[in-house]
Amino acid sequence: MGVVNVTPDSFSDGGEWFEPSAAVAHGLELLGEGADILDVGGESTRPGSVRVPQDQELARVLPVIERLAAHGATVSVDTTRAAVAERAVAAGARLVNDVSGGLADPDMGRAVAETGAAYVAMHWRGHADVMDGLQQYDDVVADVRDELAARMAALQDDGVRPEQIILDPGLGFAKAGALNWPLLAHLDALHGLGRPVLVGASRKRFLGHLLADTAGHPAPPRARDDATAAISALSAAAGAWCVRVHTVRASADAVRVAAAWTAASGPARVGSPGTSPLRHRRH
Ligand code: PMM
Repeated sequence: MGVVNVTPDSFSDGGEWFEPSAAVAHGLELLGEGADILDVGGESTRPGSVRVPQDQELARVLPVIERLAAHGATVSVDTTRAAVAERAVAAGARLVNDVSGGLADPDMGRAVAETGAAYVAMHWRGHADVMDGLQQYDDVVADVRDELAARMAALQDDGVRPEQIILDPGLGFAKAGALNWPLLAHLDALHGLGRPVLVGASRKRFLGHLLADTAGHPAPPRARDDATAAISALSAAAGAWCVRVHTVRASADAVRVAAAWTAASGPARVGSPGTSPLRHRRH
């Protein structure tokens, strides 16, 4: 999944593709690099950022989604708002990527159930302006798994079919540096919930800390792409369904390496468990 942020302030690629035509061109470039899905977002979730009004979010994402879908791309909308999800699906999006897992908007479950789109439920505890204060866990892996299981149950109460749901540990969201590694090392805990897993590690702060220089300064976002590709390989080998990344080529190669590696070591696990919630069209 290649990231197409139509925002002036995303933490890792802020402002670069803010114009719709630049965002569309960037999306097409990511497809050329091997992306299977383009994730279009109009609201930054960077730590500390404030919310964008709904009208502005719609104005940012809809023209980009329409044009990328018209090019035949499989498009996902990165939003926490039910109304944006509905309009995005009407404009051609096939997947709703909700970093709040349905917690930010009580109408999200119903909207997803009605559209029938695939739905990424990410682990989340609060909006970007407060999430850094919500990092208390007894056992981060068990707590994230249990909170996602609760979200799955609530979404199904709203009519969402289990087959629509993809789970995401929400790396970096209410999780400082060291809390992210156990989640990556125990993707099997999320697989235990029986749905495909998406991993979004690309350029995140915990990678900046991992790659800090000798003076302790974190590596800047763009210097985190090689580490991101390493995580793509390891995640795919551990059975992740999808990795969400800002630069695609290295991660697409990494996923192929993982597929060949796991195929040679026994029954294929890449993309498991379960069937894909997107009946996938290749380009
Ligand atoms: N991370 C960001 C935005 N959207 N969606 C999912 N499903 N998982 C993530 O980890 C995730 C996401 C923040 O990164 P960005 O500001 O660089 O897009």
